[in-house]
Amino acid sequence: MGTLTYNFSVEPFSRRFKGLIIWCILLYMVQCSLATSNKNEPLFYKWEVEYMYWSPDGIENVVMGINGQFPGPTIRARAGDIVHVQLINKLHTEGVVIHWHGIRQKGTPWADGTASISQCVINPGETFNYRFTVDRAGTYFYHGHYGMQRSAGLYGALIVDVAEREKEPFHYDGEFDLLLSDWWHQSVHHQEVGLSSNPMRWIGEPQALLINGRGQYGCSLAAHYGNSSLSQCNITGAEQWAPYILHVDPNKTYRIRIASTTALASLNLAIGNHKMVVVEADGNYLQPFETSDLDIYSGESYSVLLKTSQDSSQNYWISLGVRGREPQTPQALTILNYRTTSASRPPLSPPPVTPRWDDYAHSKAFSNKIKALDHKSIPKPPPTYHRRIVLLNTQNKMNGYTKWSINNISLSLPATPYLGSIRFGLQNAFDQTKPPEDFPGHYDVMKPPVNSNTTTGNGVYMLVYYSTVDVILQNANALKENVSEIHPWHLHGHDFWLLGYGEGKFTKSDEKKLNLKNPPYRNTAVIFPYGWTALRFVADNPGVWAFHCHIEPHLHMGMGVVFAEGVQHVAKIPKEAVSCGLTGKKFMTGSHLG
Ligand SMILES: [Cu+2]
Repeated sequence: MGTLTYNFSVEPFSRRFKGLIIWCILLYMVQCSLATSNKNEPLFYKWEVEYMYWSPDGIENVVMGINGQFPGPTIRARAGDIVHVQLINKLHTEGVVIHWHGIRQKGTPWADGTASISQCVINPGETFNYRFTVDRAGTYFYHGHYGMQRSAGLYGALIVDVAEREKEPFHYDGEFDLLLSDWWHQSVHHQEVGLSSNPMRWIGEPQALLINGRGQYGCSLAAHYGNSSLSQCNITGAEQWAPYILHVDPNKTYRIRIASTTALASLNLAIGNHKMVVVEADGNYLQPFETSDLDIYSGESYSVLLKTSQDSSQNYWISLGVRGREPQTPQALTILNYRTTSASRPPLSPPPVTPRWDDYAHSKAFSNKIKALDHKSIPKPPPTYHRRIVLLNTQNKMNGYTKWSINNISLSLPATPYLGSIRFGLQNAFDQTKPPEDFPGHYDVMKPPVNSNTTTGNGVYMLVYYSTVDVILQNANALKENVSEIHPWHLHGHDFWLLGYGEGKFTKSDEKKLNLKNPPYRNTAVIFPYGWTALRFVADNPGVWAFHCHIEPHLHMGMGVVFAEGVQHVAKIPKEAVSCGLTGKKFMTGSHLG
């Protein structure tokens, strides 16, 4: 009996206890799921794009702004966050899209923001929802990717901090973000008509370089040193074109994030009396190295660390100049202001001089210093490749029109975006012939093309899902003797390992020179005049991805190719991304998509 009593008295208690535990677990689970759903709540932005009057360089003009701002608002997120931008097109007479430069769009290829490739253009009055995960900390930016809307001023910064409880592999006390761009007084419509005219009317060099959307035209902040033909700028500080001043405290370390969204200019940035330590490129950590000036090409981003260890009773110039093209654009200038002195006090010495525009040895020395940091966030390159695509970059003619071509095909984008047409197997939406893997072996890259005629096309390089792809970008002489230009190539949807640069035509013997040990992991790589650049990437991101020269007029004249991989694995594409062209017609006939 005693045993029974004991059992009876214990049973209900233990049942109650079990019940209590289950309740606790349930409550904990509910709390946890609430907590995670809060954490995964997207960062929401409602943006209206419209043209507005603005004076980026002191001359009133029309810019493409977002929510009344130029440059557009900065997105600041943490690694792992979902960003949701509801984009409303308030332009009255043109479509729009926005590309999130450096964000790989894993699982959301329709949010890459490339017109004719990943989505339909957003028409006037329409709204498009960009929802994507920012999976990795780093310095990024966004910009228009339709026509020449980047040149029109459609851009802004996108900064991703490390996830909570994670740490950057370097220390800093404060930070600044510098978004660099170039600016023309002629409208992009005027520029575009020139590029597509016969004969072509070249847009010319920019009137101003802008730092965070601010530059000075027709006057100089540094005229009083006497080596400028320009007059001293008269600035109160309240102007839209007043320089963005960097206010610092002495004896601290600052992270300066620098991104270039120029339409044309390759740039060089220097800070008077200060060295910089380069630690990040395109969202990936680098083996830190010291430099007194930094080359940056369109489409690239860097972080540098700056120690404010100089005489704190002085201010210092930050100068930005043009590389790679004979500059007709004055340096952009701003001030590094030690808070211990007045920001209006001019620096003792004139601004740092930009290295000569054609000093390519200087540029190559800088590029060759860039190596990946040994860090868990950066994968090592596979030791071999499955497929090698060689892309010859040439300037050509087509019925008198000037074009840029890749293996003699100048890209002309189709009306129906590829993502939808490939996903739904539409055969008539684009050129079904395979674009060439190489160029004729006898082609002399040191001479203008013997036969300069090109054709336009929009075929796709279909990549085997999860295969390793090598790309050799081969530069050549342009149409004019002794001219070969710099082209910064940008890949969407991926980072690639930048295996190396070389001179002349790439040959089998150059393979030994490739860096498989610590190549930088990047999304943009430059090709130097008459040289080659070798890249490797893994085709592991289902979608259709642009790979193109980031110089906007060059892309506009056909300088790009299209890669596609694993498109059958792409989940349900939002209707708004495919409701145009032939995929749109499919909707109208009632067929199912997705
Ligand atoms: Cu180019």
